[in-house]
Amino acid sequence: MLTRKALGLLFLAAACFSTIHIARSATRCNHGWIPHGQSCYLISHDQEQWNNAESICELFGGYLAEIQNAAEYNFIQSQVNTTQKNFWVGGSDIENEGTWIWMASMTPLSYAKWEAGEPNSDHNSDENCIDIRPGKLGWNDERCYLVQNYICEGEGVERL
Ligand SMILES: [Ca+2]
Ligand SMILES: [Ca+2]
Ligand SMILES: [Ca+2]
Repeated sequence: MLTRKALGLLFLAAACFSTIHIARSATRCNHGWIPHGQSCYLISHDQEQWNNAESICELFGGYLAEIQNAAEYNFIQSQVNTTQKNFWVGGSDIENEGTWIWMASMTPLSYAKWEAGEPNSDHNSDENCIDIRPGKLGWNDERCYLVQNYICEGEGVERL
């Protein structure tokens, strides 16, 4: 009787330990993708127009990065600072000037971190896509047809 109870406790302890272990393990990503929070990020080496960048991210099973909070923005800005190039992310107001949405999920910006003076709809209101530039403290609207680097976001992968 005592042995069975002890065995039960042992199982319970093992179950608790494995649950905690799984909960605490970091997001696992495909090769070449960088984990942060619940997502994985691909920092492109090539340059594309915004819409081609979105298509490429989808081919990889992801989407152009959608920034939901300060922690995610800070992570992406640090990657941009390291690379010293301009990067597209997934926000656009191309459908309705001044109404910014994350295009892959078609959701309004719940968090926004525009650089001072942005979005400025420069170039005759032709700036309809969000890019992030090295050394900046926020986002910029830029002409979507410019050929720039881009950041894809995707789900983490389960590994058994
Ligand atoms: Ca995100
Ligand atoms: Ca615009
Ligand atoms: Ca701008």
